[in-house]
Amino acid sequence: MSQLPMHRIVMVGTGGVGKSALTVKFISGDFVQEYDPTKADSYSRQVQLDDGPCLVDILDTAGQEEYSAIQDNFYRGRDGFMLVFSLCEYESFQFMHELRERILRVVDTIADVPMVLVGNKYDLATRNYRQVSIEEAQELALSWNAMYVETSAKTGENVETAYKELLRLISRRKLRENLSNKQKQAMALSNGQHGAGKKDKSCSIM
Ligand SMILES: Nc1nc2c(ncn2[C@@H]2O[C@H](COP(=O)(O)OP(=O)(O)O)[C@@H](O)[C@H]2O)c(=O)[nH]1
Ligand SMILES: [Mg+2]
Repeated sequence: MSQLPMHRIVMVGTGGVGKSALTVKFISGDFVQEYDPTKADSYSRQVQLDDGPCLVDILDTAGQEEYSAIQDNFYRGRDGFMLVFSLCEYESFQFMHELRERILRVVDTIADVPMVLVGNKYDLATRNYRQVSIEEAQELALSWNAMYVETSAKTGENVETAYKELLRLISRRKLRENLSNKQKQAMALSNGQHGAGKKDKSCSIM
């Protein structure tokens, strides 16, 4: 049996926004009321996408992102980024811009980095605790050319959507990369044959 493609995601955002709660909800379906805020861990699950099954590996970061060396290691080698803020905490939203800049500094390409902006705690937002408007968040996501999703790790609303959207972006990007690599190989091959042909010709002239 062929191996499933593996997509590596990292959860980023300030403490308390629900990174762990979203991860655990997506992995196990459970809502964890209290999760060790200092615990960084990785989880994996098989996911069915439109173009077939894949494995997802989710790295849930925890506060250490303050230290740039650790943060660099968290971001490096990851295929996609879930940037999470709380709809009920404006400061966590303000941090998103800086966080994206940090990610772009670390990843080796700035074009097309798969990212989804997630406004979490939607269940609380609907109960008058909202501090970030949907318009403002959508505007930020649009300026990044990224998608914006409002989730609730508590009710499960849009949790699958947020992860699957990010996985789709990653899968499409890998397809494009594979295609362009194949094109490069084909070009190199045809150039090589061309070169060889010329060489033969020049030999025959001599
Ligand atoms: N009501 C509500 N509480 C949430 C939600 N997501 C997380 N929480 C709570 O917010 C607190 C911090 O969540 P946690 O996942 O530990 O945040 P992290 O520091 O970003 O990993 C915990 O008490 C969670 O139970 C949500 O969508 N709705
Ligand atoms: Mg956590």
